[in-house]
Amino acid sequence: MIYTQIKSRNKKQLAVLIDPDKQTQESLAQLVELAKNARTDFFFVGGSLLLEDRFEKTISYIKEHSKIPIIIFPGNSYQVSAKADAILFLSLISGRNPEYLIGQQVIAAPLIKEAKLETIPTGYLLIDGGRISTTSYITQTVPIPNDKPDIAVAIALAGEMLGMKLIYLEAGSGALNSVNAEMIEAVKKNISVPLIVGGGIRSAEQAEETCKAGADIIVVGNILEKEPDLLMEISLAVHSTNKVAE
Ligand code: 1GP
Repeated sequence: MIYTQIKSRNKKQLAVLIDPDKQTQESLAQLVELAKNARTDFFFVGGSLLLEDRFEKTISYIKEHSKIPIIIFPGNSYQVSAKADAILFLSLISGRNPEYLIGQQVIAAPLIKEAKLETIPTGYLLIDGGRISTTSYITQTVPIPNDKPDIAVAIALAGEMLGMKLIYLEAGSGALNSVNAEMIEAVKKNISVPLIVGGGIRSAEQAEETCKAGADIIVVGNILEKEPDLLMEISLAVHSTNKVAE
């Protein structure tokens, strides 16, 4: 069970986000190799748009070439594949758009059941990352201002009380500013489920700060499309925070 793995490790873990639309066959092959060498904990696969039919092929490729668990991070209800190991069943609880709170989930639920996928209910909170993110635009929701940790705490608490098993603080892919330490600390202090943080993390220092502030899983995507070699440094930074804690 992937969720047991997330919870029981009780260690900082690194997820590499793969947006199938943004990868060529060569860049995907390179990233999978790098991820294996860097002892990446999870692959997240998904994207807001997915214009091309690469979703299934990308998951199959990763599955054939690595043992790293594949977790679907869906941009919409059609991003479901039986070949993945689990799916983040996201509800955009920072927004007030019913389509992304429950609408897409209703469409996806029968597909997920059919695929017999492990489903991890996840409260998804969009935080202002310094520019309008694709997620904000597509979902037509307003992100939480990054200087309002209290709002993020209240929403995360409500998510946990509704039964969500993970909380995800998202600054948006390619965000100018990643989620700040104050907000991560405040949310972490108030919830008991694992905390995922992503969006705009593009250096080992930022990854380390994010971990130290309280993130349990760090997600990195965009920067690896441009500088894949950074993965090793980022992974070392994430996993070294475990040694300090041990
Ligand atoms: C976006 O949290 C992820 O959904 C990762 O963001 O692509 O900016 O690393 P980046």
